[in-house]
Amino acid sequence: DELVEQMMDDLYDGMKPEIEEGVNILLERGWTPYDILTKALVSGMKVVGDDFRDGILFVPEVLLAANAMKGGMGILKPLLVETGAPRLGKMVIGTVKGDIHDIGKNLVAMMMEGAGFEIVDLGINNPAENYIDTARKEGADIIGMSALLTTTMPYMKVVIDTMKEQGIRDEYIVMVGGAPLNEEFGRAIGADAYCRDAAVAVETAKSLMA
Ligand code: B1M
Repeated sequence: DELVEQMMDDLYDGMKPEIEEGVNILLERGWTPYDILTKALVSGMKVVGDDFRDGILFVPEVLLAANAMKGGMGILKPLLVETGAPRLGKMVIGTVKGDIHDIGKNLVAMMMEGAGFEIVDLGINNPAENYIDTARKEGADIIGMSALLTTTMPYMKVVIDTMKEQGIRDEYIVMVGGAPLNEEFGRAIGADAYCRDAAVAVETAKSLMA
């Protein structure tokens, strides 16, 4: 699709108004919000990530791309979350301490909300007590953690270990995700589930709540 190609270029160039326009056009063409998210925005961000890794793009450019992506997500959010579905459970979600990446987390939050979960979003850079205190206060069922850096993902274990110390590990379902994680890491740190992407997070949460 030519427009999708164009949008991937626009995302790369950090052109927020163009991304917003592209999202609206795809919606008019009958694309589902989920397809727009995954096929245009997430795949566009993958190209950005590859060139960032390879030293072709730098932080300022990537920030612009992220900002453009958020513009597109802002349009899709109300469409993804508008649901008359009964509440399936409550999840506290945030990016772990030392880590400021939030696009993936926001996407998971949006999709979970759209599927009928109540979401409490802690934002970025969260120490263990943010997850634990908020989960307690909110009576959450699930704690969700996101990390995008190999240097911050070990902090997920700190959170789980803190829960164990407080004797509350088993009161919550703990789900983790983020690009550098995998199944094995999730198991090793004692999470209930590693989620590859937002759709898997929704399916996993549903099955663990059942
Ligand atoms: Co950063 N960054 N970044 N960055 N950045 C990565 C992660 C990196 C892989 C790029 C690269 O080198 N290829 C690399 C990490 C390398 C490593 O750890 N080994 C990296 C680096 C190095 C850095 C800095 C250190 C750069 C620097 O300053 N020198 C710095 C760190 C800052 C910090 O956090 N302390 C940094 C900064 C930034 C920006 C601020 C410029 C920007 C973030 C903007 C923002 O988020 N608001 C940024 C971005 C955008 C990226 C890349 C390009 C894209 C990330 C993204 O948004 N992807 C990224 C490259 C990459 O990932 N390939 C990169 C799209 C998003 C939809 O995917 O987040 O994976 P993702 O989420 C998915 C799944 O992972 C899963 O579902 C989501 C949706 O399907 N998921 C979950 C995620 N969280 C979940 C939680 C769950 C369940 C599923 O809970 C239940």
